[in-house]
Amino acid sequence: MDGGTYHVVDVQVEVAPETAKGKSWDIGDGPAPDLVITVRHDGDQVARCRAMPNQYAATCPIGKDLRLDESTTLVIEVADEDTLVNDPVGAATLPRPSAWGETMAVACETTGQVQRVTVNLTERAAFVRRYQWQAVGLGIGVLGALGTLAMGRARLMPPRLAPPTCSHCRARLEHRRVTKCPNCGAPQTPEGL
Ligand SMILES: [Ca+2]
Ligand SMILES: [Ca+2]
Repeated sequence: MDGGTYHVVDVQVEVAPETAKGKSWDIGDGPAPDLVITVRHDGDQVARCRAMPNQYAATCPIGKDLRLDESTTLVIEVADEDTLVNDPVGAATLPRPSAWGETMAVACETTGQVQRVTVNLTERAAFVRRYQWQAVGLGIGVLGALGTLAMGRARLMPPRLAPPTCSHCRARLEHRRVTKCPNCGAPQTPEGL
């Protein structure tokens, strides 16, 4: 893949069942870790997720457009949240785009007790295209609704009356209350009388 702006959907994390010392993450009822995931783009925090307690795997939603190229770094830090000081679990780094292959679910290089991290991406262009079409569809829907309203309105308006004409010579009359045609002199029956 080429470097560029990508829509980062989420990050999936899996950690080892035990600490590096071969012990459970916590003592007592919940030996599994209570994962906290921090995602940093060039050092800036872009997401921080607290997973369900006592899980070895978690998904952290990101939903952001990020520049990912040969000179940027996306690092995922994983810790087990404890009462006083968190246990660091390890970290993962998104490889450079040239190493991604064709997949949009990119496996990261991991350290410590972090076993697997996948960053799910969509190409921003594809993402924008998809939502553009939804926006166009919405636009068409709105226009359609406005059109229906306009037609309904037209139906409610009273029909336009034809201009009055002489009953004998068909000459146009000034108004509907004329009693005598100014053209042929034929008597008219004024309307409304
Ligand atoms: Ca712990
Ligand atoms: Ca725990």
